[in-house]
Amino acid sequence: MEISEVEQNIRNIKQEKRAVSSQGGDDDSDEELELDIDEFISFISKEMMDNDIKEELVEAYRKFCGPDESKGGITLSQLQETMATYGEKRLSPQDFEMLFRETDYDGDGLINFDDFVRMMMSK
Ligand SMILES: [Ca+2]
Repeated sequence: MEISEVEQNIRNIKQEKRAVSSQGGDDDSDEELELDIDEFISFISKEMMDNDIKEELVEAYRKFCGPDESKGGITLSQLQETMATYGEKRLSPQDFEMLFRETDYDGDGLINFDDFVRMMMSK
């Protein structure tokens, strides 16, 4: 992670905190990047959660990709194959094509990691 990213995250936390306790009495008007212990803990736990989710997504994506990972994404046939392996038998080839087109957000014929994340997050 870049330093500027960390700074941005800290700023976000401070803003969130300010929004929560915006009675005006809590004069936390300093724009310095100082964290008290509560802010620090909330920052760390957020980071850890994000990383866990990221790792899970990468792992799931790899499973779906199989040998297609080198192609830069999941092809339609690979998606069908993987879903069948996981016991998905209700979807017709047409359904798969529709699902694939919906998921292939940038329309390059592959479900890239970004497309995949979008699909998982929309559920
Ligand atoms: Ca794509």
